Amino acid sequence: MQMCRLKLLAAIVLSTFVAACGDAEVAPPEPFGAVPTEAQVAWQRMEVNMFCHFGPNTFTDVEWGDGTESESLFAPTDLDCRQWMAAAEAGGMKGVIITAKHHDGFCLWPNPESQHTVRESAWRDGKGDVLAEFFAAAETAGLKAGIYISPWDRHAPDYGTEAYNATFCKTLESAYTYGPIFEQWFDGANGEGPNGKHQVYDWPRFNATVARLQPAAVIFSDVGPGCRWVGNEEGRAGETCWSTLKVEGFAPGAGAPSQDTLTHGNRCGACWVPAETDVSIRPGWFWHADEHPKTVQQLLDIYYTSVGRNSLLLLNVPPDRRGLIPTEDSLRLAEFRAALETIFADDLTRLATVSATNTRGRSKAYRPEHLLDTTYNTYWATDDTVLTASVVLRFKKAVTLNRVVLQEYIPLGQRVAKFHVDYQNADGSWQMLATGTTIGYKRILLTPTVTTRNLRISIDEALACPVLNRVALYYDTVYQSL
Ligand code: FUL
Repeated sequence: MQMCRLKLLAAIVLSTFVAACGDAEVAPPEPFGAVPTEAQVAWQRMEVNMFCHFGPNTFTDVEWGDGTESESLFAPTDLDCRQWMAAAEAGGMKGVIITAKHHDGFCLWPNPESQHTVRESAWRDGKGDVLAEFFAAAETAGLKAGIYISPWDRHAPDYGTEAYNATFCKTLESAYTYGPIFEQWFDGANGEGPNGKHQVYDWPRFNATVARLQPAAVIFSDVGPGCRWVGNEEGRAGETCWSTLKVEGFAPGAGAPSQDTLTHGNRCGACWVPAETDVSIRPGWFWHADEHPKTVQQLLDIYYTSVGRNSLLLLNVPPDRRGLIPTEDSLRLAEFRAALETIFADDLTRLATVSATNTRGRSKAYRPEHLLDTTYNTYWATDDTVLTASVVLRFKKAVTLNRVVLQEYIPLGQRVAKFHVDYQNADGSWQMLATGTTIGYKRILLTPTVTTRNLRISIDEALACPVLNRVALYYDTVYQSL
């Protein structure tokens, strides 16, 4: 009896407390529209990866080999994939993708489906295997491995016939024996093969082969399904960049949506196909003796227009004829990373308190303080019926800033379509600092430098109640706008 009374008392105290905090089991927002898979979320969170174009073109000084190159041309003198990984790590990359087979058809591994491979070269007496070293080095370095395998093959004798689709799938199968990959990169290029014919690619079959053997891999192509080409090779995603895309009726290559669509995505597109920005640190994709890497300022510019616009950055850093990343490129990567670390060292929101015009169910679970913590899975959300809302960051002492970082919690979809940021002047008036459309996984706004005690972020249009997991503020004195 006594026990029952105690339990009742405890229940009353608890429910009063919960009511006071407004915390009684408020359901999280329903996912909106197309949403990413777990693999796509993990992929997006990698943010910057490295691409390595390496093969016969490295030795012939061209960008596209025609498939007639002698295997003996492939002769790296000092190949060391561990050195590639060290350069990638120094650059802050999380994964590395290698051109295992480019358009010339030459395979960097002894692919049983081909007679045009490292096995036919004199390199290491035909016993060499770049892919094996690449996977081993990535694993040791704790970096994820990815593969580019070109469907366009200017050497394969059966290219241009239905048989080639099977050959290509077997080629994928062979490459996949080396270990797990995080990304399969499919180039949409579809030129003529050795007998002058074009191939009708069996994309559903190619994708099914990846899904069967590498279920965790994100598939890149012009239209995904895992991620999409950003529509240019200059390192530029759209200021409006939806991770959603309309893919019905489209195919990689000639059948792809317009480049402009790939740059911006489609609002309310039926599939989650986020943009990947592939760009080379040098003018070409392959190494050429007379080319040099971009400057740190150029790389920062690319970072801001890719990662800063809801896209992953895939930065190509080509190994040279020794089979090593040239010193000037490795150094540039390290400088690039150091610059980013300096820029993003001090998040000024650590000094802020935050409030919101609406908090979902007035529940602590969705309170705006979650915008300031670095826990990925906690977020600020509004009630389902509230599609416009603001958060205000207040500082005891004025702060100076010129970068505003916003993140939507993409596991629940991409929702924000329009927003603005303003700040309070010393006289109490509010002044516009920046306007934007999409946010997505990450949006970095480059704003004029201002000093303020109050900053407001307003969501002006959303497809469903806004769900944001991060706001950060920085003062960047390194990047000088190009
Ligand atoms: C393009 C290819 O034609 C280039 O050679 C390069 O590999 C680039 C990443 O994709 O489609």
